[in-house]
Amino acid sequence: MDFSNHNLTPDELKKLYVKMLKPRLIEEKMLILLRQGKISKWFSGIGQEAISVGVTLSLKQDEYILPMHRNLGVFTSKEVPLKRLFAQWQGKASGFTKGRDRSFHFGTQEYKIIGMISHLGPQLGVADGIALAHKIRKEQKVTAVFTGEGATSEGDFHEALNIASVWSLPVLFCIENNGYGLSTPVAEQYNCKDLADRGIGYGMESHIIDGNNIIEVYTQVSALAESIRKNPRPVLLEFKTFRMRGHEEASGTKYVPKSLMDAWSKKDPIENFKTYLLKTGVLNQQEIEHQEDLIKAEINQHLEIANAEAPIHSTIDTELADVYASHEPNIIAPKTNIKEEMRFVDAISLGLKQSMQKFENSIIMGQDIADYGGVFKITEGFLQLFGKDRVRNTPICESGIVSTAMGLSINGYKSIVEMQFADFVSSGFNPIVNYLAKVNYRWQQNADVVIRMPCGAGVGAGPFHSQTNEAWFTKTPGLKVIYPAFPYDAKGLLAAAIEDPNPVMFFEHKALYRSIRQEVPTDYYSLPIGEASVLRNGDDVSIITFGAGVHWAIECLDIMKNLSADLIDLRCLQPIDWETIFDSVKKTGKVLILQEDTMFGGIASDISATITEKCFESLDAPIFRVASLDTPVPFASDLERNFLAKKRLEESLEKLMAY
Ligand SMILES: Cc1ncc(C[n+]2csc(CCOP(=O)(O)OP(=O)(O)O)c2C)c(N)n1
Repeated sequence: MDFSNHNLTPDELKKLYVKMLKPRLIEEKMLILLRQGKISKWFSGIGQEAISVGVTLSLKQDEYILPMHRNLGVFTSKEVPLKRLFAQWQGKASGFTKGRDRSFHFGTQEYKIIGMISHLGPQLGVADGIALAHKIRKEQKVTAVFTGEGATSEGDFHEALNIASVWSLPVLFCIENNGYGLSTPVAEQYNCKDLADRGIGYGMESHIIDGNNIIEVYTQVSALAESIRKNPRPVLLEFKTFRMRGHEEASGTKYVPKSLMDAWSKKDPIENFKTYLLKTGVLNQQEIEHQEDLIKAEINQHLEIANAEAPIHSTIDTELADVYASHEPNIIAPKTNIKEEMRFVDAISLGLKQSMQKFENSIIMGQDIADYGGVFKITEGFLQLFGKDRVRNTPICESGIVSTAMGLSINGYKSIVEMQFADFVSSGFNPIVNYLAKVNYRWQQNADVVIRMPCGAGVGAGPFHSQTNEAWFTKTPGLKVIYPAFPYDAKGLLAAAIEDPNPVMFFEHKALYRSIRQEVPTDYYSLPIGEASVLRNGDDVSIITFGAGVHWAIECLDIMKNLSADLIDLRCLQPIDWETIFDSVKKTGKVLILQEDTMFGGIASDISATITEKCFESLDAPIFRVASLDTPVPFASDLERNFLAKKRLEESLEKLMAY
């Protein structure tokens, strides 16, 4: 291994050595604790330290880095106190996640480290968002993100690299190619010689670096980081290295040929560098032992502190309190009484525009939303008004863009993502339910993202452009879900969603866009999230619904003139206004819940179950759920009519009233 190609001072060389030694000695200690049964799981980065350390030291302290599960050297090089790392691994309060997530699954703004989620790929897009924020603010900062070679097979890798290249984002994509993804060797993972070649396909500069040579890692990455700061662009790096231990300690390395292990054990990044430093007189044996003693003493001292800390104690209230970032909404009334009749679509467009005027740190991203104005024309004219930085056409890559929105939030921006159709959210599902939804609970980082969801059937659009998939999200703690039925509510609730620092799924029913009109204040205003509206008051039955269902119910009640009904438009599904529901049920004793979604597992089922638990004594009949057929949404108009819940509404109401 050649370490001679550098002009570093002896002090710099010493520093590189000591910085690599620290994670190695911590790991050796952890392996002992593991054998003693004192820790439960360990992902080893032994043999890969030069990469974590070299990349981290190439960055400035205020530049973000996004490590993986083998990058202990990132944390130690950023000087995260060991006692906090140990407490984190023991699930204790002075760690980073209040005992809610394990190992390296956390981030810390204090140290500008943004840790992984288990799903590996999404953090590559998160790096894009962080870098985008820097780029828009013209801050000349680079963001470095790690991935294993195994995770490069995930779609998220491709999406993130493509976005970064199309938008010239200052990201260093670092692939640690360590030969195996769990037990799968590289030959079964991809079919090319070097992953660095992937860069060509994305129009991206790329380099291969010897990941076991700290001099090569540090000097090359430092030079690249400096060049990226001046000339923002993504660069793909493939670090060649090897995983010297099992995927995690319990799984062993039986499947790795001995010849490979033997060859790579001769390339140990620390041993070889030590030999070089001894040979060149930069360090002597005594100094090396002294450094080892210092680090070992620090490890033991910090372990004692972590061990002495009491196990975490929590309550239901504390756990629930951290699901969302705390937010005291400031409900804003319109400044004047000026109102105009607007269609649903116009109210959303105006609300969005006014929010973007109010929040200069807001960005909207989506397919065809810039010059073209979006397929529903909601962002028409936004490009001229807010400029290219804030109104961003995206490639077709929902997962990558949701992750980018997360990164923007980490680095100080609000984002609004327009799904072209709510159906396509399935391609961005993973980062929504696993990253955005869980991040505040895990390490108190909010996800300031609103995802706009043009949804719903009744427009002859077939199985992939008609779904109302709110139940995919109401199920997931950490998301707020809003589903307005009228222009006034849509405008005020969209403003509230954008004010809210939490992730919000905002459903917009396409069939209402151009069919529903209402007098709406032209000024900016917001409405409280989580309050239903009672549209009609009656004594015989409570009809609980939302979205297009509200309009079906109104039509039905206009026909059934003798029926005296409470009509509740939920407006928000998460949080849900239980008080209004229970008050109504206690008054009427009969309940019909109407949803456009298919029946099984829809929100109507949960509302029904909760009413049964809380208001059983008030009920005079079983709760009726009216929903669409449990089939995909069909295209032909007769089939679609038959599919939709509306078809069975009147008949169900009559049945309920006759009960
Ligand atoms: C989406 C997803 N699929 C599978 C896994 C299980 N898993 C965790 S790490 C891993 C191997 C990753 O290999 P690589 O990206 O090369 O990183 P390495 O562990 O080698 O550092 C697998 C299969 C996961 N965490 N997430």
